[in-house]
Amino acid sequence: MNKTAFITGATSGIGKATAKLFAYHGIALVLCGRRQANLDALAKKLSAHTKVYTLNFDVRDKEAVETAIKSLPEDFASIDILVNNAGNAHGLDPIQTGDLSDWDAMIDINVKGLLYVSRAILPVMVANRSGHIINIGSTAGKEVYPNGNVYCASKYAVDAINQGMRIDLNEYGIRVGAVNPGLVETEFSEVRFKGDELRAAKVYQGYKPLLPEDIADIIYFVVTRPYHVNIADLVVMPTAQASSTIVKKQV
Ligand code: NDP
Ligand code: 8X3
Repeated sequence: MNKTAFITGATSGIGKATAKLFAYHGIALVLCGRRQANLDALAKKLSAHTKVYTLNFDVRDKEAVETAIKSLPEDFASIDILVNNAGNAHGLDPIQTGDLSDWDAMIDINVKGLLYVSRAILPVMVANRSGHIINIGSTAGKEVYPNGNVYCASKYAVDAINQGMRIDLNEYGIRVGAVNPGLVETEFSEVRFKGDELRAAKVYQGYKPLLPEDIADIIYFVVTRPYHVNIADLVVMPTAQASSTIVKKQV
C-alpha cells in the first residue's frame, strides 16, 4: 500500500505489532516512542519490507512533539494514517488514595499527548483533504471498573476526542475511528504495576487474553476499508471476557 503511517508507542505491544503488520504490507512507517534501542531494533527489522523513520519523543512534551514532527524528512512528512496508540495505566488504586503523579501521567500521556500529536499532524491531513486517524481507546473508556477511576477517565476522554475529531474533520474527508480493546497481553500491566512482573502476569493467567497481533489485525482491517467506509468505534475483548470485571478464568 502506497501510504505513510505514523504510529505512537511503537516500541512495544499493540504499536509494535501494528508496525510489523503495516510494514509487511508495504506501508511506510514513522515509528515513535522513548526507547531508542527498541526503535532502532524494530526499524532495522522492518526496513527489509518498507521505508522506516524513527522519532524519539515523550508525548507529554508539547515542544518536543512539535519539533519532532516538523523534523520529518520530505519523504515521510505527508502522513496518511495516524495511529494514536501511546499510552498506559499507572497504578490501580482507589480514588481516595490514588497517587497524584500516576494521575498526572495518565492524563498527560493518554489525553494531552494524544492531542499534541494529533494537533501537530492534522495540518498536513487538512491540506491534503484526506487522512485516517485511529485512536486507541479501551473498554476502560466504555465502562468504569473498581480502582480504574483516572485511567478510565483518560480513556473516556479518548472516546470524546474521537467523536469530536470525527465531527470537526468531517468536512475535510478525514476518517476518524477508535479501536477499544479489552485485555491484551503486552507490557501494559508491567507498567501499571511499576515493574511487578508477578502481579502483571496474573492479569493474563487462567484464560486466553488478546494478543497485540489481534489488535494489529483489526487496525489493518480498519485502514484497508474502501474510502467511503469509516469504522467509527470498535470494541474487542477476549472471548473469556464479558465486561471489565467479568472474565471466565480456569481455576
Ligand atoms: P505497552 O506498555 O506495551 O505499550 C505502550 C507504548 O506507549 C510503548 O510503546 C511506550 O513507548 C508508549 N508510551 C508510553 N508512554 C509514553 C510517553 N510518555 N511518550 C511516548 N510514548 C509513550 O502497552 P499496550 O501496547 O497495551 O498499550 C498501547 C495502547 O493500548 C495504550 O493506549 C493502552 O492504554 C491501550 N490499551 C491497552 C490494553 C491492554 O490490555 N494492553 C487494552 C486497551 C487499551 P516508550 O516506553 O518507548 O515510550
Ligand atoms: C486496558 C484494559 O481492563 O486493564 O485498557 O483497563 S483494562
